[in-house]
Amino acid sequence: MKLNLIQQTHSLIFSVSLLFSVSVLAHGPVGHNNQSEMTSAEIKKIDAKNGTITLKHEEIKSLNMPSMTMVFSVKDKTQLENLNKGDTIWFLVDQRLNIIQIEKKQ
Ligand SMILES: [Cu+2]
Repeated sequence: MKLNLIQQTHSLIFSVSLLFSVSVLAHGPVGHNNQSEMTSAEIKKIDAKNGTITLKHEEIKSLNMPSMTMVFSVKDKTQLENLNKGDTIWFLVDQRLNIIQIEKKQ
């Protein structure tokens, strides 16, 4: 009877920890398409040919990166269409510093 209780407790702890790791995985860096994760920036330079953009960006919380001016690659060059130097934008970047989404501020 006592042993049975210990076994039950163990399997309960196992289930809870399993549940916890699944939820950690679900909130990992993959699929970061959340508006609240977007970072504000000003466009300093656009290189449409090479698919890069120089941004003066605010802190990027998902990457633990402070504000700075730096060059990013864009995942898809068509993202650079209709953008100009001096525009202010919201952008989303993946863990390898590729920009996956850009939205012009109104
Ligand atoms: Cu940076």
